[in-house]
Amino acid sequence: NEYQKLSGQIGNFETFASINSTNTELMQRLASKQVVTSGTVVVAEMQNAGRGRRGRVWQSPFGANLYYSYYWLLDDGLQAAMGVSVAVGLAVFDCLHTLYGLQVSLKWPNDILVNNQKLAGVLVELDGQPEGPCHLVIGIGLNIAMPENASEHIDQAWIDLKRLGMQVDKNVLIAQLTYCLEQRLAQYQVSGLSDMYQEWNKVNAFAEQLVTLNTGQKTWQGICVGIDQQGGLILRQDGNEKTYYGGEISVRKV
Ligand code: BT5
Repeated sequence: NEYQKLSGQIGNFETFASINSTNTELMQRLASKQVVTSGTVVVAEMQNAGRGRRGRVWQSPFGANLYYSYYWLLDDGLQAAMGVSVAVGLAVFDCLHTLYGLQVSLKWPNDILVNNQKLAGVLVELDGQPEGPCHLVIGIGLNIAMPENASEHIDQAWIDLKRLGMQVDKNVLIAQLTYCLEQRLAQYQVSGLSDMYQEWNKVNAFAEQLVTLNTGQKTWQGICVGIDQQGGLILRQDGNEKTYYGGEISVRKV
């Protein structure tokens, strides 16, 4: 048992030249009840079926980017997993700041932006019951050097590290990202977002801007105030603050 814990901390890296999706790979192992050690990392040079949220496609050309998934076993159940996207966003922030001195901003719930261009996206998927242990697959797609024609397939502004002038060593990037992720997840396990939400609010891409929020059924407009301790989005509407929860909500600048 002690060894099991230790190997989770050391981590377990698996690399693939090509894969359907690093998230799907781990989710399938969990669905088929295979033993997966907490801290397992799957990275690939390309994905044939890279996924965003709500069935959206994550463009995943060969060799150009980082396609990364981290498996984390959380004891406290699904409730505690609600704000994980926020913690992961901060981990990506930490990593890029440490390695490249880059100051990214974060768009709720899961985008990493530079000058409103998407540099990275986060997809957190859950497998578990409301009670009991929760299996989390944390997927991070980070653009390093996209091909010239990438815009033909991406319907929003994007950027990559090379175009931002960074020299990237993928080994170092993967190691640093894993380190930052484990730091933030450990913090999350101890104190949830109670310290992190204020940090997040300092790098909120849409702070004090008018945004549209789309819950699937309904759209709302309001001034983006920030997030609360549960990771919900606070909008100011007609002078009143209202908080919105749920991972399937998208935000756009008006
Ligand atoms: C996300 O979804 O931003 C989550 C992306 C997570 C990708 C990682 S890669 C490793 C792991 N394995 C997977 O299969 N997925 C995870 P969402 O918020 O739904 O954003 C999707 C939208 O981002 C698309 O509709 C496009 O507008 C845009 N997009 C697609 N590919 C992009 C890219 N490479 N760079 C920037 N934007 C992109």
